[in-house]
Amino acid sequence: MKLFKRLSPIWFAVILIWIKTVIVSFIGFNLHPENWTDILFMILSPIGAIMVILGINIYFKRKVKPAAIFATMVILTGILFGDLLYYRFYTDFVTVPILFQFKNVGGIGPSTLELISPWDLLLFADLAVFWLLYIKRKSVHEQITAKSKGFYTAVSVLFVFMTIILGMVKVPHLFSESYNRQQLVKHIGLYQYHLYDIGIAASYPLNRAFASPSDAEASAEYVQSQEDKPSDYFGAAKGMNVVLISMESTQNFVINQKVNGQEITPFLNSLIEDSFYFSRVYDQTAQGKTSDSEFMIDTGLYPLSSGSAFVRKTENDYRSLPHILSDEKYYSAVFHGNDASFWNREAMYDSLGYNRYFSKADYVVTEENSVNYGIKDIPFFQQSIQHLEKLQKPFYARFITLTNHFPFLLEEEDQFIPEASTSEMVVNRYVTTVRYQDEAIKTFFQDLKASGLYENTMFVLYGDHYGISDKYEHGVLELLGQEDTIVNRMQLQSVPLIIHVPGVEGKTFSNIGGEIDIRATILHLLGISAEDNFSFGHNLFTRDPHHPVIFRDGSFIAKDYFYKAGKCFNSKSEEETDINSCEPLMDISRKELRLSDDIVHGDLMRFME
Ligand code: GP9
Ligand code: MN
Repeated sequence: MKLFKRLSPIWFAVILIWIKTVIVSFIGFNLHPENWTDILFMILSPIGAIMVILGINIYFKRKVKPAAIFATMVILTGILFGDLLYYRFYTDFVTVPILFQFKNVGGIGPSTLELISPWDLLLFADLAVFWLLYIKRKSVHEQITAKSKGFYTAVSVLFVFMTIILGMVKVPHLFSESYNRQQLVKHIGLYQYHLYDIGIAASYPLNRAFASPSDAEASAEYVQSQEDKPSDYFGAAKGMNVVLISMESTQNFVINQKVNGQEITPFLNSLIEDSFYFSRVYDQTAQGKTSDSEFMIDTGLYPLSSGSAFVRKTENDYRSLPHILSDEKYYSAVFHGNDASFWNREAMYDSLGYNRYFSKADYVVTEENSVNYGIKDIPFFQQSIQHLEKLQKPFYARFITLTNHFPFLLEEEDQFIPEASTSEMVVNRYVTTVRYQDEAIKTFFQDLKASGLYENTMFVLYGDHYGISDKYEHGVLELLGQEDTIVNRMQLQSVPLIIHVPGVEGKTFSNIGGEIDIRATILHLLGISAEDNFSFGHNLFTRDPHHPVIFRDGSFIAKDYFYKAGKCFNSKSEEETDINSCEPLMDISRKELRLSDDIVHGDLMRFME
């Protein structure tokens, strides 16, 4: 008892922070505890790291200083609160790299206030209790004895090791699947997760330094073993210009969907009639959002699990679409109305081999023609045409739209349909900005026809990533009249992919695929062999439906099974099934993500011809 008494303020602080963290873990984060062992992990796992961090106040000290302990409690509470707010918006945990790209993290700024609830004040209640008991009362600063310090240290170390070892026993891939942050936090606790994440971030520079050509061979061998089957569409757009339209935050559910009797995307719906429409392509982006979709399409590699490769891996060597197409004499350009530095695009486009980036500085941007992030899509496309007409042909040009971005703001005069009437305002506004974007694309096509560029151009239109985050998805389910099931939620992760080749008959493909497959599909249509062009994608015309579409957190969708939140489901019955059925596909998912990460972190493309 004496051992406790001497250090009573610190033990008391440990208990307060521990209880608070456990409560937040159960109420604030959706960690999906499945059984009593999960619950036990969630209760016990935070203790070790809390003790170690608070222990900094005694390890090298002779006296217990409640004020110092209090300061540490404030820091830990700050981390907890920050995590809670971030999680409410992104359903994810903060990583070190994301802290360095906050200026690019769209959306959270304008809505931070909305994320705070009055109940959050309770998070600070224990600080007040500690203050009253130990600081206001000016309680005696106890001497720290070697014995009490030893006891405290032993208990904290015991908890740290116990959590890690038991976690690894329960989930053998806990650390090799560290991109599954939910799994990691559940088993090692929130603060230990942050410490681990800091350690990983610090070790990245070593990956490149120690990489060798033999590391690249493993990836090359794997990719070669995955060769695609031929299709009749090979070369269907040979020699044509390529126009890509990245449709901001556009999810597939808007296609052929009406609100109050009016179509949300009348132009896209009509375009689909004469196009290849892939109705089950999934958003595979991670924290790099738009830039992740660009990264996948240009490199055929998976995005990073934390942060954006555009921000973190600009110095790497890449063999990107512009590089491959420049061998075919294509000129590559990107058109986007935002600042050139957003998502570090200016630097990254250089590495990716673009000849020209038309950014904000190339457009007339005024207050009247802007909304939210910048120039509205209609003037953006209108002003782009003059630049496009002057490009050397054939060209590969990507247009990145902007108006349909969270929080989906639009002036009344730009609303082509009225807002929807669900209980979720974000969703109600979303349909109007998607409808506006649809109109902008329509005018772009009209202008391209007028300028004579249309006939010899292949168009690839894709939704870059979700627009409606988990938090607001109930509004979409309401709009669609669907039940809140894991399958329906998973389906919402699908983004439209429309490939229009003038003169070629349209067809709808309902086989599964991901954004990572877009590059291989483009090359296939252009009649460029995939053989020398390393990528983890497959052309969507012949993609094996049994091969999983892999998401960055390790979950996936395949023809027979899908895997989400640690559970395996039968795709047909949509019922949960034995995890062993998913095991072979989980292996593929782990392997592809690991090989892709090795390439990006080790800069392995520099070793590939
Ligand atoms: C901004 C645009 C939007 O330039 O790419 O970024 P997002 O938040 O969607 O990644
Ligand atoms: Mn985007």
